Amino acid sequence: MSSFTQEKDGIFPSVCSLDCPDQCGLLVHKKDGKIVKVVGDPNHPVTKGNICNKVRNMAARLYDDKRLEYPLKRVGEKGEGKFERISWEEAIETITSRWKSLIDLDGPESIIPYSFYGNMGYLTAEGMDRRFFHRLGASQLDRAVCQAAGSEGYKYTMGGSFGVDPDDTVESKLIIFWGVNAVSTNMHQIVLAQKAKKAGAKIIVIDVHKNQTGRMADWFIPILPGTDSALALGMMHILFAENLVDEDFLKEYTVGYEELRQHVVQYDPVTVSGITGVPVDDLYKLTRMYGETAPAFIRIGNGLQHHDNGGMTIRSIACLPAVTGQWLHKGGGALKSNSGYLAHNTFAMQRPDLMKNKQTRTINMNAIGEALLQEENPIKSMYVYGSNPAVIAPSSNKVKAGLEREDLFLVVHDLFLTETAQYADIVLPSTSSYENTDFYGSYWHNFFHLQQPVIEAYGESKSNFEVFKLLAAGMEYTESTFNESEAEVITNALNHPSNPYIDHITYEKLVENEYMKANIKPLLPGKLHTPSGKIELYSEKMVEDGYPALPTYMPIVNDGDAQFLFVPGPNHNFLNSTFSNNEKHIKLEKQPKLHMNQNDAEKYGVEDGDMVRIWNHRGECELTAAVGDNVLQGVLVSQGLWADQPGTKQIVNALTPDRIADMGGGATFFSGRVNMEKAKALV
Ligand SMILES: Nc1nc2c(c(=O)[nH]1)N[C@H]1C(S)=C(S)[C@@H](COP(=O)(O)OP(=O)(O)OC[C@H]3O[C@@H](n4cnc5c(=O)[nH]c(N)nc54)[C@H](O)[C@@H]3O)O[C@H]1N2
Ligand SMILES: Nc1nc2c(c(=O)[nH]1)N[C@H]1C(S)=C(S)[C@@H](COP(=O)(O)OP(=O)(O)OC[C@H]3O[C@@H](n4cnc5c(=O)[nH]c(N)nc54)[C@H](O)[C@@H]3O)O[C@H]1N2
Ligand code: SF4
Ligand SMILES: [Mo]
Repeated sequence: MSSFTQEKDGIFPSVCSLDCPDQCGLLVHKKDGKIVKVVGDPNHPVTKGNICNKVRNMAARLYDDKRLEYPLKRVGEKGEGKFERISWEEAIETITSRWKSLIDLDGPESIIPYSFYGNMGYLTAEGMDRRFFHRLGASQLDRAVCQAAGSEGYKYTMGGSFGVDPDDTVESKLIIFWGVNAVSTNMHQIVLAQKAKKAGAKIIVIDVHKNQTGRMADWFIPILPGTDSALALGMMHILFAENLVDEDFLKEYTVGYEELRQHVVQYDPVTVSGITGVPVDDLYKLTRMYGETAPAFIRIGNGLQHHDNGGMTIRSIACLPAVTGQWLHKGGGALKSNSGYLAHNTFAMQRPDLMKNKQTRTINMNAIGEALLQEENPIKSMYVYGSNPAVIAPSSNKVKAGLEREDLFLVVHDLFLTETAQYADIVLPSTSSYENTDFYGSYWHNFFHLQQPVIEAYGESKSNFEVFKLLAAGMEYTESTFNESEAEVITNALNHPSNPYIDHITYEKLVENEYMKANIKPLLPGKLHTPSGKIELYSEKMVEDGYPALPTYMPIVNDGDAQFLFVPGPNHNFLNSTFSNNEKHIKLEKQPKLHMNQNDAEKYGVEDGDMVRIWNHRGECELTAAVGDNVLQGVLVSQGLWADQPGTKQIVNALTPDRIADMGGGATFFSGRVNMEKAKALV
């Protein structure tokens, strides 16, 4: 237990636990044992005291009346939301006795965890939980909802999640925000870009929606959804044709540039313009700016890989800085994710060796609805933590039908009675990150952070780490691994001989320093983790894996003949569905809007502010029309993973496809189509 919890008043260091690349250093203000204010830590080397509104309003969430205080068991129908208080002993006993009989009758594969990064702490999100489910032999979950396709695509080109150090991007002279809504989702990259701009840099945003990020750009380039790979290839066509490539770099550091040179001939400006909706003149202008400016930096977003072709899209864009030799310029190159620099010993932490049935099945979380409805070898119990699948998973009507199954024993561990928890048989209250010991690693700025508990656990709530220890005891697992302390697990996780970037970081040093940066060096010159050790413009590995060897535009899958492509992304004031149940955050966001082009609105008799209904064969939704010129014709964009309030239909995932993307088992949230009409007035 940290000494911070014993002090009733004061200011204590902390780190933001949310699934956000910035991972801000925080200062938590306490009065009478409670958090009264959360602010940025001005001494933090990257985030420098600036934090977002979401977390500035965190205290309201932590002490929200709706926060869960004790375990509950269901007394009403599934989904009715009627629960009764029970003790932790009864909760653990109910869960473990049910699981023991399921293991006897149906085998351990009938049980599945479902989790994501509601709290990014490694102990919370991938520590004792992984050990427990490995030991149990549960079905494995492929956690592919977020960055999977793009990470795989980037890896084929660059060998892993390694990119530019964001600190260096202040030196960039051209910054392209490509499919990333950074004003909302990576605000400190914007701060750095503004600095670069003061020193003369130009900022370009390529997006399907002229949102906050597009509005701050020097040049906003609208593009049709799912066509970015064609744009990147069209740029390469012009770069080679106009000799804006760096021949020396290509020879020294890449594989397959001659093949690429031939291959991109087919992606001529007229063809590419026809695919992407980017005018030919703009294509030339963009490419010449990119080819003639160094250092040029591309911040590659997650939005653009939530498509059927997401992996190949990122693979293609990742070739651009190689073609122009940007990696040798400080502040030049690209950044999709930097998580490779903070790779730690996941084997020691997650202990996959505890798994006895190595052949246990794996279920992709993007198809959880389908999996819950499958009759053969059915899932009989699901344990949800750090995630809210009823709202965030694609094709949510299927998910809902699965959660409603009478014979599904559902346990949900959360801070709130989420939409998912409404269907639970047992609900367990979770601590917030401010109540735990944990360690964090940013996938953007390359720092590890240590969180020590700042306040006592709220009510009877417990951390994931503690609950999985209780469950292990309840299952009578005797391995010493289930007795390890937080400090022991962190110590072993940081001992990772194959990652030289973190050699100098230990648990003790983190206690002393709060945060420490990986010892990163420029990627090149150096050997990459690709099979050749070079940047692979041509990839044999891709051929082995069943893909074209060269970056190739592949259109998104035909999703039926509804009129509009539908892109339902995240919003500014929520973090996925987190905060969608907190009054302050809802007030800031007002209501869920549907952005559409003026011409489409006219065609469908819709005016700004009207309620519109959108639907397809998967479901329907009602949102408020925002009419303007910030999306292209034929495209509808919504923002935010809103939960339903009584009388609303605003769960956008009711409409999204649960198809799996081209790589990494990724999600395809943004490759669906919908119809639109003005909603009928309520009578
Ligand atoms: N405020 C806030 N911050 C967040 C989150 C949040 O919910 N709210 N979520 C966090 C999480 S988990 C993640 S993964 C990241 C996600 O953050 P980002 O990486 O920014 O990804 P998205 O916001 O999903 O999409 C980014 C942009 O891509 C655009 N886009 C969609 N399809 C296409 C396309 O085909 N081409 C192009 N060029 N653009 C396209 C969208 O319009 C959007 O503006 O943000 C994290 N930070
Ligand atoms: N339509 C559409 N759908 C999307 C996306 C999109 O852009 N559009 N984005 C996708 C992406 S990128 C992501 S990452 C996913 C995110 O989906 P989720 O990971 O499900 O994210 P959240 O909705 O934030 O839910 C996290 C939950 O964890 C809980 N929680 C927080 N801390 C703890 C803890 O310590 N212990 C436990 N047990 N619970 C805790 C929170 O209260 C919250 O209910 O959504 C995906 N869904
Ligand atoms: S959500 Fe992101 S920007 Fe906001 S405080 Fe957390 S890490 Fe910082
Ligand atoms: Mo995500």
